[in-house]
Amino acid sequence: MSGTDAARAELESRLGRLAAVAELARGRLPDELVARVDVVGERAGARLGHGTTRTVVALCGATGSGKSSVFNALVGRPLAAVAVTRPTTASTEAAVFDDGTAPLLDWLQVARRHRLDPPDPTVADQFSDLVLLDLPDHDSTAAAHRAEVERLAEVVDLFVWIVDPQKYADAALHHDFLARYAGHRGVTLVVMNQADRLAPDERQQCLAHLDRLLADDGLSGVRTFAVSALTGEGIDALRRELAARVSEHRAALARLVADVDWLATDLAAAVGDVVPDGVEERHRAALALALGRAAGAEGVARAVAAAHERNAALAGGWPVTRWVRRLRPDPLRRLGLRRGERPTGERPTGGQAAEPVTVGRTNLPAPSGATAAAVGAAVRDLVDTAAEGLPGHLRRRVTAAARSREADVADALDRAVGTAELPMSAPASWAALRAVQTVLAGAMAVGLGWLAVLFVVGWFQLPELPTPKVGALPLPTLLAIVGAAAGLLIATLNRNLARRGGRRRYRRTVAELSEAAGRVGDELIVAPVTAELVSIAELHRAVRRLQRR
Ligand SMILES: Nc1nc2c(ncn2[C@@H]2O[C@H](COP(=O)(O)OP(=O)(O)OP(=O)(O)O)[C@@H](O)[C@H]2O)c(=O)[nH]1
Ligand SMILES: [Mg+2]
Repeated sequence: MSGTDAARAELESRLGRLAAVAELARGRLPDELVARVDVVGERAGARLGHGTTRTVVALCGATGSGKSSVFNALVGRPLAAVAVTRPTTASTEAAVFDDGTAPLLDWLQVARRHRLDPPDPTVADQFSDLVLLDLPDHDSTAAAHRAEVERLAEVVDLFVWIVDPQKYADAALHHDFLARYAGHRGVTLVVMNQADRLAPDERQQCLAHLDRLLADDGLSGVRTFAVSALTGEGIDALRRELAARVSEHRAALARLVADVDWLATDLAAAVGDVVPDGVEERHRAALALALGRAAGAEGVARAVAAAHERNAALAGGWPVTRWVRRLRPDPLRRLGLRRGERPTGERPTGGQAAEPVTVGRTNLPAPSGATAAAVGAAVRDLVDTAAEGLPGHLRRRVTAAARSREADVADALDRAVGTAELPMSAPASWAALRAVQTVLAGAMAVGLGWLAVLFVVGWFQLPELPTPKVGALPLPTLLAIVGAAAGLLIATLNRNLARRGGRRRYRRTVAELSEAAGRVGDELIVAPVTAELVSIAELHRAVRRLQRR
């Protein structure tokens, strides 16, 4: 493989990397930069399509600097119009020394073409690969001229800037072109025309000053020539330099490489130095907590605890007062949460204990302004840290990712609470307790009933009934006292146990719902943010790969 082939293969591989950057950059980097990525990629592909053997050389510069005069001098024929009226050249003119340049000139959109013989037999071979363009003035009063120069400056292979002793320091030339194309110094020559107007020592000073200005533009090392289109002085040397450049067959590739390098530098600046490395666990946890609060985890947990205490009282409370409990509403039902119920009339499945609660909208109160704000703050903290150090356009992408599914969060939280497995299992001891309380209440009732009978018998002075005694106490009294006292004692113990069980269930509910809310946060907020951060990190890597030659 020749050096040129290798350089071309390398450029093509970089253009592949550029396409990868374009995909990742879309929507992430500023639109105009992404547009440039597309344009450079397409243009490079098109230029390579025309082969890189030929070199398109543009003579550019201010009006009256002598572009057309130098063009004529180089080709050895008075082709281009030269005049004292300014500006003279209105459309680009091409000189070619070989057939087969038409497709390239078509692509360059240069209509005025001259097919010539080489001006000098010593450069005949090289000039066959030369396409020489005489451009309008870049600083023109005519907008069309300026636009034409801007357009061609993007596509030519080698820049030859023609300056003259009066205007070579012109700010517009240096600022608008030379400095802007500093990355293209490898494909730039600068020609001081009208050297005949300068004395030999002035010429040296002028060239030295020009060199300093070029160095300020970032173009140090660019070759400069002093010529006179009028006298022909220096024209041979310039012609030989062009012939040498053309014969290297490097300029077309070098220009495209410079375009990619320039773009890669701008892309690197746009992506910045910080490579994001994901969402931190502490922010994920803080978000889960805030979402848990917003989902009403504490309210539900309170209801779970209250429901447990209510159910415990219904099972092991004192039967005499238990019925009062039944009159109070079930705290879970009030929130629209009740084990095993389906709003759509579906049959509940599975066992009764710890079965998922109602699927569908709960009656949970909407989160307060403060809880909603806390979620917002948690999301902001998460994004701020994850996107720290990223440039504004990439930070905005991360924020947008965090918000991308914002509208689904409230419903998802409601569903998460509605389907969470709440600790509502009834302890096995409750059935036994209920039986014991029934027996004790029965004993008390029997004792009281018996005592009532004895009382009536006594009241009516009827013959005394035999009453068995246990120790000093009559049996009915003992039954009434023991039944009532044991029932009340068990009810008290039961209430204390139920409170502890309620507290335990409160904690388990908060944990369970926070975890469920955390899963909602993971899916709707953390996952999109992480995906965006991964893409940004990929963009970083793609730009770094593009920067490498
Ligand atoms: N003394 C002197 N005059 C020159 C030289 N080259 C060009 N001129 C004169 O400068 C004027 C402008 O020359 P052009 O070649 O038309 O300049 P241009 O850069 O093509 O100008 P535009 O087409 O308007 O952009 C003409 O009057 C030329 O005769 C030179 O080397 N020495
Ligand atoms: Mg001209």
